[in-house]
Amino acid sequence: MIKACIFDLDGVIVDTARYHFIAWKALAEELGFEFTEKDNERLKGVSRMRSLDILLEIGGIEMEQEKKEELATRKNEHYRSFITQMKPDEILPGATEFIKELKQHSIKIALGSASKNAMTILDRLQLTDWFDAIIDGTKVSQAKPDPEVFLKGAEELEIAPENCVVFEDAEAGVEAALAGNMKCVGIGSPQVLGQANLVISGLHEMNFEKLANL
Ligand code: B16
Ligand code: MG
Repeated sequence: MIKACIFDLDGVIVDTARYHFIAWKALAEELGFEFTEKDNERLKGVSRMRSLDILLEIGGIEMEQEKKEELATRKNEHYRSFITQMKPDEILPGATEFIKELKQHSIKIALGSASKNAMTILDRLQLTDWFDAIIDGTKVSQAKPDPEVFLKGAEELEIAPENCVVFEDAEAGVEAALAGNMKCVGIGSPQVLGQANLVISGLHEMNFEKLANL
């Protein structure tokens, strides 16, 4: 029986991948190499420092930790210049409606995101108050596919993992949900997220009835 839903943020509730892309691309250009949209796919759901490592690997560049931290901070400042201007109309189709439907059925709601900017984004989208628990990149030590972020969400909601469903757009996130003994709805392509219990193209395709049938 499903008692709680745990949502990933980027790629599920909002599409911030394009802002990440612009900021990482600018950094790559500064370092003298090209960074494509296809490369950007590899960064979805991945932490900021791991994303930088992947970017540097693409550019064939090695550097010291201190310099890496400086670059990651600079990228984040550029990224924040976009997200601090976000508006509620950037919420992906169906997300608000589905969250409201869950609330009507007394289903608890948590956020489980790798992003350290999650609070800023939720505030800008005016979604913060809908969440009973918010676990973001500032509260976890292990990145997805480790289930820590989702298990912490379930714990804060005081709901057993087997009564939780995770909504995720990244393969590592689907793995994390299943490793945490939770059900998972993948948002995106069945080729990539095939391990999930159900794959849909967006929350506009989701409703309470489908949740009950997972
Ligand atoms: P930040 P999610 C993830 O969010 C993004 O998908 C990923 O591209 C990003 O690198 C990561 O957050 C860290 O974000 O730099 O804001 O801390 O999909 O787990 O909600
Ligand atoms: Mg995501």
